[in-house]
Amino acid sequence: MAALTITECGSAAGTLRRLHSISAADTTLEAETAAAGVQDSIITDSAMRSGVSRPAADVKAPLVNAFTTLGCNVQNAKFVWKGRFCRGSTSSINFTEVAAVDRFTNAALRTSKGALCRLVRGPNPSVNAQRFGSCNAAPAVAAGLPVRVCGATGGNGNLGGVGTTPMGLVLPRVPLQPNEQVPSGVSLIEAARGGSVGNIKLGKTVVVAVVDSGVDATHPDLNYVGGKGFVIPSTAVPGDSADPASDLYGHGTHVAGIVGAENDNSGLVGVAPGVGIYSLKILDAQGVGSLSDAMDAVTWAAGAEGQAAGIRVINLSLAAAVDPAAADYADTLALVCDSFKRASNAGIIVAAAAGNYGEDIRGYLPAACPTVIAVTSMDPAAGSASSFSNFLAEPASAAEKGSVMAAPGNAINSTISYAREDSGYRELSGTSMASPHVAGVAAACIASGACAEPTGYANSAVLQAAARERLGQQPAYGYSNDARSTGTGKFYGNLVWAKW
Ligand SMILES: [Ca+2]
Repeated sequence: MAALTITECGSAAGTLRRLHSISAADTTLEAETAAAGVQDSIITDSAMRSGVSRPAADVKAPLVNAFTTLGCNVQNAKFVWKGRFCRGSTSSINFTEVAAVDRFTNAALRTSKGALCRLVRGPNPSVNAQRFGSCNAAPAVAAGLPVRVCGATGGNGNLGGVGTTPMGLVLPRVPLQPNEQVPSGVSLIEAARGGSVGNIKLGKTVVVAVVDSGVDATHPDLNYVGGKGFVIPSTAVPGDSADPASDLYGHGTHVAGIVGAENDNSGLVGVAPGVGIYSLKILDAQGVGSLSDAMDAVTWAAGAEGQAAGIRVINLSLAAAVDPAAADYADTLALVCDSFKRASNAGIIVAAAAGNYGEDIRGYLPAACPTVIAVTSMDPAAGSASSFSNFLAEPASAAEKGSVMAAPGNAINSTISYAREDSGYRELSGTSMASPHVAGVAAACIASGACAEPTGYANSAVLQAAARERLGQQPAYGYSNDARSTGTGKFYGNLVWAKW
């Protein structure tokens, strides 16, 4: 297979270093290629519009019976509600159809006679209300639909007593401590607003894994909860080690502060202040690492130990270059992305830097993986996409666009290791700085209960819906190159919104 190079996606000068390469001689990678080839379960645009899918076990008997009567075997099914946004809303949906699909492949189920397993509205109003609800009430047959009803404001919609309202759940907010500095990105995406920040410690347990150069565990502005080393230390730098709590390079500590610097009346605040940070160290003291180590770290996070540690979000502020025109591109993608798909299937939301080359995201991993949120960078001061940021080249499918979001990435102030900066704080630029903004929002979404979908990727649709919701409320939110702009050939996605 082609050599893969891995780079950090941020530096003070905005330039990138080309780092370690993985050669064709990597036998582990070659062996895994043979085992790859599992179909990715990509959420389609229509599924995102519905914003909701539920395993058969989560829906009530009348609906299951209706499908069984049609001759559909729903044992391994999930149900997908489809519909249109209600008038004037970007979050409330008027459902018109519910379809049964294979819960693993998303393939449409059919009866033995070949008919699609789906239900549409019929002449009986009470049956329609039960199955499809309306803009003012959720379907009674399904619990916990992540949609709001028309007319709800402030994110506290009422689903008519048939379950919780995940899209409407938010974390309790607490006053911003007077001596905290609010970085421009944290302010722009409204994680800090009106003098308050969300209190993630009162939500569901969430730990964010930072796959990077380690995290300085002595930094007082970070809630460091643990780590694991996957890196071979540099022999060129005295004192380098695989210790995940040590960060001689500084990059990982900067990323961690953007995710969750504490609201502790000192320094600055991150997007999800005080969230637990778990350091998965794959870059050495020179910022050198390998993609295979990154894959190992993600696989570990999705396994029993990572889940026991509470890891629900993974940030990778790094990218490995691949050639989309290469003959083995599909194989490479399948091999690498399988690790990330397993993380998504474990319920983990994965955010990765889009890369800083001003090129198509498809040429960079893991950003190009279907279940990973590729985070582009925008410049808060300019109100436009950062000149260095990668983008999704048009034409692109709805599924590809559903994996791309934007976040602030220019001149981002955050924590840095004391090994690199005596003050413990420094500004850096890059998609490396954009990605942890999305990771922080993802953590808040999960902690609030709003991101309650079974896979990490399905939860990323909740983040996308929130970004659209904010634009619906406030068209000035966002930036000049966001998903509303057309005809440029470059898709950067919408600006993430810290709704929760
Ligand atoms: Ca602080």
